[in-house]
Amino acid sequence: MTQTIAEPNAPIRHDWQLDEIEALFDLPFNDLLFRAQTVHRQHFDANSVQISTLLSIKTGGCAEDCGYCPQSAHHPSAVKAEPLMPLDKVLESASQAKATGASRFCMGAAWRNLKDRDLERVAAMVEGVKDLGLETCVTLGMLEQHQAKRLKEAGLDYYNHNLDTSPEFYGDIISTRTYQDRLDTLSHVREAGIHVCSGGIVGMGEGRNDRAGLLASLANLPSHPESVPINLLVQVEGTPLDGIQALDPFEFVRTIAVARIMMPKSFVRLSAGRENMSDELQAMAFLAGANSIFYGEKLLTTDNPDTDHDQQLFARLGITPLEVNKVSEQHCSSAA
Ligand code: SAM
Ligand code: DTB
Ligand code: SF4
Repeated sequence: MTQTIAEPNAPIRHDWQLDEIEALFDLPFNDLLFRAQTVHRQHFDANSVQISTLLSIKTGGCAEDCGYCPQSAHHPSAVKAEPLMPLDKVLESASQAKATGASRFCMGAAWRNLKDRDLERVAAMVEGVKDLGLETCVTLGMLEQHQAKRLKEAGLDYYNHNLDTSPEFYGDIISTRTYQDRLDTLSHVREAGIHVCSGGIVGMGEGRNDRAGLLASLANLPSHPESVPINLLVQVEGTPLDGIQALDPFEFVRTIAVARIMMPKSFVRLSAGRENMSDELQAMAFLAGANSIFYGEKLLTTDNPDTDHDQQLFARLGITPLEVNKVSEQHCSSAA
């Protein structure tokens, strides 16, 4: 018997319940992908993917104890701490990223929170990158209201701050910052008029209920994040999560599909972890509704696929990178 598996123009919702999210995860794989692809096509060009390039502007020595992160000073093989990168080096990387085809430049710092003493230097980076004609994104840890306002003035388009996992599983992964701290930062970003980029990590030993819980926390925010990165854990030697059982790749694709259905107008990013994914798995993630990637040979400290390889993959799939103004246009009517 044929069921109704696609709900044309389903309303944007902020009242998702865990049981109905788990019911989406439980759908037969083909039904789930069909439904996600149907929703995707209602809001996006199915053959366009937004591309962002990352740069670590302040690497290592982080005071937080995130169990997945090679930059935490708490873990034995922590990445060497380096000072904040000078402006000219940042702008050099941003120009290169633009020349290779990125539409957004995302600068990440291994900080627990942004300090006022660093605010003007970061603001100058945002201004400089914006002047190159790129969209700007930063991820700097916790942010206060006045800092968000200053970054907005400098031309910041997106702030990345992930919820990482469900509220219930969160304490197994991080003890030095609370879930509420993260929610507070997201509201400061939103109130300053900056687009929100927030998602999480899967493959950390969480259950399906936690993946559902993460998506519920994101979709039930007062507005959906405009950008939702779904990271597959990159296992790094010396971090507490190294060696954990890898997630079934189909479960990863299911997570993307459910995110697409729940947050129909958001860009869902096939984020960290592509280095260990086959081309076929990435194609399946695009079919499930992912429409954004990190592009460039490094993420922050770990490897990402070669740009040549990504260009070939896009050509083989008939995917075109989304241009800067097209991303902004999509967002004018976006994520409610
Ligand atoms: N320090 C800031 C913070 O945590 O908010 C910004 C940088 S932090 C590296 C940004 C995000 O990268 C984290 O929230 C986490 O979701 C993701 N991340 C870090 N290490 C990862 C790993 N090994 N695998 C997958 N994602 C990771
Ligand atoms: C996000 O969600 N993923 C990116 C970005 N936001 C900052 C970071 C992934 C980091 C992977 C591990 C590393 O390279 O250090
Ligand atoms: Fe620090 Fe961010 Fe890594 Fe956590 S994820 S240890 S806050 S750099």
